[in-house]
This record gives sequence, C-alpha cells and structure tokens, in this order.
Amino acid sequence: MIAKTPSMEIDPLTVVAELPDPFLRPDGTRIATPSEWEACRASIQSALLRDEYGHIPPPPENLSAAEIASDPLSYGATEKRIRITCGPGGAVQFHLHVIVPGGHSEPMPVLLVGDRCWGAAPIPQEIAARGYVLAEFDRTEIAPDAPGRDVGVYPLYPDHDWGAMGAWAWGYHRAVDYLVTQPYVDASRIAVTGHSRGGKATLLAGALDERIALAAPNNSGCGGAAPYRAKSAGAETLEIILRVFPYWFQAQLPAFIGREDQLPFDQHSLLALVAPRALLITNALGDLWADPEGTHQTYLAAREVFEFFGAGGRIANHYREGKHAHNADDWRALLDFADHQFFGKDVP
Ligand code: GTR
Repeated sequence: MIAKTPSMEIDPLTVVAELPDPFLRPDGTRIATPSEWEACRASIQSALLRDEYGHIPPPPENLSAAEIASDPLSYGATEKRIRITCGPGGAVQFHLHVIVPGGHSEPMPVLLVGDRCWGAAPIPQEIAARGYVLAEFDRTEIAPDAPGRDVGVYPLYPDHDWGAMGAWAWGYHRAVDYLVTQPYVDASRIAVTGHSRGGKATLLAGALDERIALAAPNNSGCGGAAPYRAKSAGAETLEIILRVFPYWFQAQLPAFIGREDQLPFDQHSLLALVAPRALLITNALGDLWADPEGTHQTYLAAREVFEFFGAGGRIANHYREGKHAHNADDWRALLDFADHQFFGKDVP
C-alpha cells in the first residue's frame, strides 16, 4: 500500500518481498556490524558495476575549467557558464551552467543536475532565494543518449565496458571535481538530482562518490530506484529497457532477462550504497512505468541498512500525485529535505 500523501515519510506497510537480504554475504554469512558492512561495500559496488553498469574509469589527470561567461540575473544572483575539458587536446568537453545566489558571504550548498537537455530546474529563482547554488550540465555532452561509442568520453577509455549510465555518473563526478574548488561552494553539502534516465545516473553517481552528501533520483524507475524483481503492473522490466536502451548498461546484463532472481543484488543494494549519506527518492503516483510501488519496496529494504548505520532519518521516499515529470513539487521536496539534512530545519 502506498499512502497518497506528499509527506516525507509514508507508512512502511508494504512487506519487503523477494529482494536479496542486504545483510547476507555471498557466502551465506551475515553482516553483523556497520564496519562489517563497510568491508562489504566494495564487493557490492563491484557486483553492480560488473553485471549492470560496467566499470567507471578514475578521474582524468588533465581536467581543466574555464569560466566563459558571468552575468547578473534580475533576482540578484549571478549566472556563470563554465567549460570543462579533459583528455588529449581537450577532446572531452562539457559545460556547467551555475546560478550563484547573491548576498551570501558563506559557502553555500549545491544542487547539481545533469538534465540540462530536459529543461532542468523549473524554479531557479526559488532555489537561489533559499540559498542554494544550482549547477546544471547536459549529460549528453559526455555520452550521447544513443548507441555507438565513438564520441563523447568513450574514446578516452576504449577498454572500459561502461554504458551511458556509467558515463553520465562519471560526468556528475567531474562536475563535483570542479564545484569543490569554488569558494562559493560548501563542499560538504553537495546534492545531486536528475529525472528518469537522469535519475538513474544520479543514483549511480551518488552511490559511488562520498563527496556527494545527498542523492535525489526523481522518477528513476527501472535501472534506478525500482527493483528488477517484484515488479508492479505497468512497470518497465529488464527485458523492455534492454530492448530499447541496451547501450545504457553493461553488455552482459541481458543474460539476466527472465532470471532477474539470479542477479546477486537488486536496486535496493544501489540505494544502500548511499548510506550513511542522505537519499531522497521522489516518485509520482501516476507514473506506473517508473514503478512507484516497487520503489517503495527497495526503499524499505535500503532503509534497513540506513537504520543499521543509525541513519534511518537520512533516507526518505516522497510521493506526489501526477505523472512522469520533474516538477516544482519534486524540487521543493528536495529543498525541504536538503534543508532538513544540511541545516536541521523542520520539514514543513
Ligand atoms: C523511458 C524509459 C525509462 C525512462 C524514461 C525517461 O522511455 O523506458 O526507463 O528512463 O524513458 O528517461 O524519461
């Protein structure tokens, strides 16, 4: 059952079914302490990268950034455009579009989104008024949302088996590389968000990088916060997503079609990797394709890991009415959650 309320928490009434026990090691022994769980973190990551997303290369050595524009906005903020390059001759290039609120002498928290191509944040002025830097980039500058590996970042790492999700997550990490060098940025309060396919990349980025204090995948569905096992009616399946978007994932993932229960993890494992940092999953009740009900199950399973770390208050599952979109309600839920996590403010 899913409570139809846009509250930060909903009643944990759904029984967690069919998802692998997050405290069971592959050899059948149980993880008993947070430090034992930490010792298993690398093996959970390895399994997810090996079977689902492919391997993500380390940061490039020659990342450089140039501010190409800086303009005042009507509401007192400054809009900056940054060109980030790396690789031989600056072969890989993408742009950050940053809105820095005015009137703040202290470093500020950041909301970083990789969905520039989708129109991104609908409420930039409100984000600035609440004291958050908004940084946007277009993840398709890093890897195209299409098959083929001869453009974007792929030629830089010809031996890697990653798909677009991994490349886009790498893009989030490179944007963080830049942001943490900026005096107006509070490097301990960087949140990442993204919608749908961008939400899948957001979650992967947040799971793998401890510099990210808060991950907020929106309507991320299959390959994001929704499970491969325990699908709800109308939800996207592994078979369907791989038929249409095979290039998002590691090339061997189709071997698990029809035998999803053989995957050594499910998506609650990816959610759990964010622990004990903060995680907000945002869903739309009418977006059945993105599986809000299944996502409630992964949320409950991952929450056990957060609670195990004493961080049960750092994970929340938010539902709103409506369909597939990253709308102002979702962004406000993120701002409220971030205010609570970063500054201890009460959730309205
Ligand atoms: C759909 C895809 C989903 C989701 C969505 C989107 O076509 O099946 O997994 O990513 O696109 O990005 O809006």
